Amino acid sequence: MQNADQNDILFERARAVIPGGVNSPVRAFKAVGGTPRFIRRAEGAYFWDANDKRYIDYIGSWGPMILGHGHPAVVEAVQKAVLEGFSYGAPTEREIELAEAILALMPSMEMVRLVSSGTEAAMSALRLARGATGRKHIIKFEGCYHGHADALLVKAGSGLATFGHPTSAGVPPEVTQHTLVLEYNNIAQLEEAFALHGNDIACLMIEAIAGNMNFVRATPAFAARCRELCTQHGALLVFDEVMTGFRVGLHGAQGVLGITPDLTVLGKVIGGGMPLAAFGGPRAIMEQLAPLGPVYQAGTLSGNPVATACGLATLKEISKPGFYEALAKKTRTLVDGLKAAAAAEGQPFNADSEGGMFGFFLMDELPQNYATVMTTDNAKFNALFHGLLDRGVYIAPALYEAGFVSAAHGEEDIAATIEAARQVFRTLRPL
Ligand code: KE4
Repeated sequence: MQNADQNDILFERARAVIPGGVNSPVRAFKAVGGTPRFIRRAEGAYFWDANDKRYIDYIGSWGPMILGHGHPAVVEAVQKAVLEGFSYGAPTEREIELAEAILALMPSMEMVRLVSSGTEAAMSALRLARGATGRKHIIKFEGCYHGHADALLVKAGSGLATFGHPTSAGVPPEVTQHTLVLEYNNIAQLEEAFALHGNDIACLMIEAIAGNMNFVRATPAFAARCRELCTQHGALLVFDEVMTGFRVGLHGAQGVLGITPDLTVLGKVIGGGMPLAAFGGPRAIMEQLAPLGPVYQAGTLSGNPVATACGLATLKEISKPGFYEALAKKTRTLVDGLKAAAAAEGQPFNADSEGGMFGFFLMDELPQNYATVMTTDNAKFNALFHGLLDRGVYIAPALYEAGFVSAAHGEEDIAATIEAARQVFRTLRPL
């Protein structure tokens, strides 16, 4: 008798006590079908599921594991930190060190506040922008995700005169009535929105390389227009770099685009896999925050001494000369190899990457907005996902998610991934 699949057993047990069997929805494989893999351990570029099957990991905890799993210097730093205590609820020197390290790499930021998740950082940045400007309205873009704070769980209203509607139950329409949802890369719509509401807009929040619609770049013209219009109307430009920060380059997407935002939201890589995120900007804005200013924000585990040790050790490694050149080259080799494999098998396909982040689309174009991304043939993506999974390659279990390469991925892993993809492209039904 075939050994019972341990993932199935664990999934059934999990669903009895945890909603959907997971602690974050995307992990449930609902978009792609099948049983989520319960991970037992990870090392370098790999993790192993409950059946002890090894996968090349292109999730990397959704971005944080840029060094790969279990980097010796990071493990050592965390082991040392836990022996000094897990949490104090009092300030520590290490929080200063991490803040100084972040500010040294993000010249747009003069001060930073550490928190425990990207959601918390984006929510706090939004409250700070409203407090600092005294305005209510905010702009976000369809396809960008900024965590699950109520005011950001919004879909576009009908036209620019109407504000957003909640995308989640439990969010009263009153909470989203000040959120305007625009089309990504649509300059005309952006200009119209500012013409209509400009003087009432507290901030515009954007993923400048949108990893939550797989991988869509803000065009340089669009990004520049966001900056110009925010400046012109006294709104704050907020770059949500939770995913792109220290992932697409040492200075994030703002470094790639050469755009200076007013506030930056960070997460993922800066925690190195531990719960740590941050938001920051100019001193004049940041000093509006409690305990100095009127904008309240707090957190029991903010700046946690173990998480800051993990983050600092990670930032130290990625700041070493040549780190991003090597990572970007490896990621681009993967992307070029996937494109070549798809072309060889006659499959419509395109892909892009920046630093250690990549995305691909089962179409010949590179989409410029969410609506185009969502024209993807779901069944085909799901077949690709499971074909790769069966071959020991674990990509994001959703077509709107980006992929991540770590410093631990070797040339042989990239080559094996490209070969696995070629085999799967061959099995996919011709268009
Ligand atoms: P967290 O609260 O999940 O730490 O961060 C929210 C967040 C904010 N901003 C951006 C640009 C993000 O990508 C995220 C979280 N990203 C998702 C993956 N697309 C995390 C994975 C998950 O939800 O389980």
